[in-house]
Amino acid sequence: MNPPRRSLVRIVTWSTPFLALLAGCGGGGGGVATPGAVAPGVVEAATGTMTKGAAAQKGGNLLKNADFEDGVVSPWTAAVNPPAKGSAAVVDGELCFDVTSGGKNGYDVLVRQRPLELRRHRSYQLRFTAHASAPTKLRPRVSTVSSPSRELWSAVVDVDTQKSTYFTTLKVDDAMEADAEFVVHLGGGLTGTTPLKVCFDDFGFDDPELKATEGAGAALPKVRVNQLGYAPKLPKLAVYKSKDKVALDWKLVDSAGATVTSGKTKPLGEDKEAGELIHQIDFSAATTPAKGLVLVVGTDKSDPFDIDTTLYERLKYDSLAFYYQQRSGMPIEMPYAADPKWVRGAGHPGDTKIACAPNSGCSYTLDVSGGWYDAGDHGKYVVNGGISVWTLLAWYERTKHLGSSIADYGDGKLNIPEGKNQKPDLLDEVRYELEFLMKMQVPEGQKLAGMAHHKLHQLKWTGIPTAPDKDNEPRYLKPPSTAATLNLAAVAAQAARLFKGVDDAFAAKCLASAERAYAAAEKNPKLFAPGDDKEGGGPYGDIDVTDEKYWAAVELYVTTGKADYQKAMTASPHYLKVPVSAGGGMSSLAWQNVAGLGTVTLVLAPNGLPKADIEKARTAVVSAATRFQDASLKTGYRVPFASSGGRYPWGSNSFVANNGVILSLAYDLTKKEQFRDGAFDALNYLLGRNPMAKSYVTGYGERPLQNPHHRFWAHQANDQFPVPPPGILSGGPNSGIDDPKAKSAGLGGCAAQKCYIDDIESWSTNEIAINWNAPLVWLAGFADEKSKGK
Ligand code: 9MR
Repeated sequence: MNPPRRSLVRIVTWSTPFLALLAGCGGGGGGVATPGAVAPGVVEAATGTMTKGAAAQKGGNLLKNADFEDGVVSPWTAAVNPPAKGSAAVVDGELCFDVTSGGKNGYDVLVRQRPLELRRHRSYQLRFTAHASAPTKLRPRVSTVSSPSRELWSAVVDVDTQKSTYFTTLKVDDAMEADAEFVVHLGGGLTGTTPLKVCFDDFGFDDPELKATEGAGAALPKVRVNQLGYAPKLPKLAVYKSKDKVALDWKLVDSAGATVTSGKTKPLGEDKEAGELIHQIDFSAATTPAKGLVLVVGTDKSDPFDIDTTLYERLKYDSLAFYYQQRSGMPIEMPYAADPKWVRGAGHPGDTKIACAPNSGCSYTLDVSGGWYDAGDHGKYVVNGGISVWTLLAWYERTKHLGSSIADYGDGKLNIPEGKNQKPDLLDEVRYELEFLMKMQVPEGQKLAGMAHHKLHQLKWTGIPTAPDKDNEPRYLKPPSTAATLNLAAVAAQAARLFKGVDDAFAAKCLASAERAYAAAEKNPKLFAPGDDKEGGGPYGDIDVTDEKYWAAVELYVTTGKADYQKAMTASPHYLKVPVSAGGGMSSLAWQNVAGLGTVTLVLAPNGLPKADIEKARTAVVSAATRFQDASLKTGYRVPFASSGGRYPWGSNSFVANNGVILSLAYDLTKKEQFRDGAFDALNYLLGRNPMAKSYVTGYGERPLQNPHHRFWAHQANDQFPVPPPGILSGGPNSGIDDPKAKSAGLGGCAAQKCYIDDIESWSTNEIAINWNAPLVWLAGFADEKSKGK
């Protein structure tokens, strides 16, 4: 959504004899032009040199998969291009070329990695090891990627049969970050006597200002755990990435270095979704609470983690605090902001008077202030507000009827301005969105009275960063839709029963709005929001509203007991069903398909249906959970989700989280431990037991989400803006590679669980959203109850 950064960079090497030449090359960029084809036998000139000797990694390595542990996979390219002849493959952990003819140009045989994000005024160490079957030359080179490519630095290196390390220091001496690449040419006039074998290993493009655990190429721990930890009495599984085919010894070590317990790994072979060969480590035998535990296999270690009953105590509140931080129309202030860096002015004060979008069929203005911003953008969308409100209220309703921790959500429990109003804080937070959703309803006297506008946002995307109180782009109401109207009907009806006895006047207001919306949707059953309205806001298009109708009828029936709603509900094809495919993937709960929300409500909320019908709804929840559990057992990482043909959808982490919700509910209904453990497995994956060794939640674990796509928590883009608060879930891996950042980061061809980059610009893999955090609230609350054995 942001214009790509312009690249302008110049590199000098401290040892280069061509320093003067480079410095003299004006034109803003420096460096020498890319040479064209050269005659066979000619070795192109170089601008620098490399030293042969010992060189250890300095700081963080920018090159990914620098030891070819994962093979020659993206972002590496190893190519032998005609007229050169030969092949390249990873042999005994090294990248080896078998060259039978070197071809014409140096670049006819090459190994390359792009992109390299170079930072201004930094010195990097470039290093690699190489050896060959006979003397030959290599030409390492750094150049820009975008056309026309400019060479920034190069050297010519002689290698022979001795395996040696070559290194140099490169300084980026001006300008900005660049879309650079690193390549080694070994064809054409560089190639020695053929047939020739040339092998490489341990490439480094080291940034000394980064820690060894940072940098695109930071080696991930091969032992992957839930970085938060495990509950003392519950199962404990870790995953070890290894090509070994035999069981290996592992041990669990405490912070004093003593072995707590040990055992043998279970080799499982390839996990296709992860794109790697793995072993599992079951260390459930460790049941004593401890901090700073590490799992060790040979020389490999996990990140440190704890065994404790209290691991989710804070996350259950932090995940909810996200909604306060996302509030529009009121200042975000201390003490509720938790830290002064998150304080900001009231966002979009102009939302009190928003006009219909040009040519959208209405001409009034509405006060649609308040509510939560959807995600990293500043749009407010009724359908996504709908599923978010439902999930939070359904968690509340579940906890009221089936849980043991309802008091934890009472008055004064959340750090919000309404903390002392004698009403449960979770309800207070959700009310902030409900009030907004009701404002989206078309007033009486207008043509579409009672319908809800689909969304409001600006006509073009704002840049990053943009603080919501500093955004002056005009915003507009998009036309009403049947889907939005039925969302409003459903959640306002749900709220009406939960606010009854808490705030009867508000409950009555909600119910009146819900019934008015439902009636309006009956009159306008086919007003669909277009799926291509994506400039300045998300489309949230949907052309099947039979599920929304069912869900709304369920909520209205449960709250009122009225026969009309019961009739509509029982006549629906969705009656008592819980889908296992929704929103473009394996799921029961998605903004596009809300039938499951209706059936879950029938299970959670006391209602007048015959026992046999309720039993069917419960069975549907349990069989959906069983499907997710089966899927989980088929994956090495135990993820209660399956890809579609090897692809993960947009927001895949929310699918994992929502499937965890269904599993937790199946446990509540049956008390079968396999379902409880399946719900924990969703959290285990989200909090670090995954092939990215990433905790996808801000502020939690050794390697947490740091750079979500967000217009205010935009520290990565501009250090005047804050880092994100804790407790927020990234959308996570998305095989669509839908944004330029994910594309340029070389994610193409990624294994499903690796289609991810923790970068603010990657809106398709790293956004955060109100509908994605809601199942995290549920799961964290459930895990807190069950970790404590409640
Ligand atoms: O969650 C939405 C996902 O299902 C869609 O595929 C995607 C593209 O339309 O949009 C996602 O929602 C985004 C919305 O359109 C705008 N605000 C940010 C949301 C999260 O990325």
